[in-house]
Amino acid sequence: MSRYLTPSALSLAFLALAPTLLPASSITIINPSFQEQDFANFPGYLGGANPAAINGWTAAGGAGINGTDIGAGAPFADNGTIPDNSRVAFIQGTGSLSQTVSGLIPGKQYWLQIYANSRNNALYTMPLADVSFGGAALLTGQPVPSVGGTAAYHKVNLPFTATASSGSIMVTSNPSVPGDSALLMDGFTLIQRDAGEVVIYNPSFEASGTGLPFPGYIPTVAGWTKTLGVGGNVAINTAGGPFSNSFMPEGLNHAVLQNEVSLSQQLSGVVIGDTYRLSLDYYGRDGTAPTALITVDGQTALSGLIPNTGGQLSLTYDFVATSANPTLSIANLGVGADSSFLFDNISLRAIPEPSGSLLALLSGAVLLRRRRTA
Ligand SMILES: [Ca+2]
Ligand SMILES: [Ca+2]
Repeated sequence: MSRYLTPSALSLAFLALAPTLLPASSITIINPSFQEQDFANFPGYLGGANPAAINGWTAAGGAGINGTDIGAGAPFADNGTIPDNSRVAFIQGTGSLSQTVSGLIPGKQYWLQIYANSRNNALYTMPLADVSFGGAALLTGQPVPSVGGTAAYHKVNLPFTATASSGSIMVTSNPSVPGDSALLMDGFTLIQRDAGEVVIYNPSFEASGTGLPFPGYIPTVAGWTKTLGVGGNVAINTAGGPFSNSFMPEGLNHAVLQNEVSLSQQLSGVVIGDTYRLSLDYYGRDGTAPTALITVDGQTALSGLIPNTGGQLSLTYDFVATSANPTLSIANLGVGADSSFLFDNISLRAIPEPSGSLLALLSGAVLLRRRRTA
């Protein structure tokens, strides 16, 4: 009888095949990239001919939206490269933006990720930022210098342990000295990740939000560096999107690499000589199967033609770190006709190796079992 699957084993097997039934790691934030509304009027303040509120967010003080593709323009976002897509939120002077989210598991650790910058500090006052979740301070009085030129915004990863299933994300800005300051922010992400996991920014591609214009092409993806090749495009699709095939994302979104293009990011905090496990979900769009190349720390985790019929796949790749700051790179090599590589839900964690004494205990246990069955 013990050879048959028990009901509990059956349900476990079913759960393993049905990721949508598991609690999502990603917590949905409405309008995390501030792309949902057109602010037609310069300089992007709320009200008047512009929307009276930012979708999903509660604003206090002088808040608004700037962007490279809206009439408001970017008088506040006057330096740096917009981290995700084409628009950012700003808080001028003293003010705050907040949003209450739910679905957290008390006791679990989460990462709150934000991309921040400030209006040109050579002309305007530097802001100080406070960030809290559920009223608990995660960052207090943090000076936010302007990055300048076309530099990347500051990447901020704030780990915390959930104490309730819901809470308010709140960012507050104040001028560091009396004067006119503006804090810029974009690409909010909130995701469950255990202590000891290596920080990956925007690992589930939820920072772009939903409702992107067809087919979801996006100029910049929060946290990732795009390198374009022949015919290359990056898109973010929500489940069932134009590129999605049958791919089921973690959370709402997955990434798409159409033709020759890659997304990469440099990681930090990796211990040379330790073993790590990279994992992600992937698949090909129907039509021409993509040829993918995923490397981490210069080592090849996945290479070759990617299936696009029969269901999505998961990659698990173990490697010994040779760099404290390895690069993770995910590419579609763009071989042949129009092809798209789909992926999501990336994580990187240390794989603990049993200590010598534990190994001895384990081998002793194996010996005992062998003796009993002999
Ligand atoms: Ca944005
Ligand atoms: Ca996702």
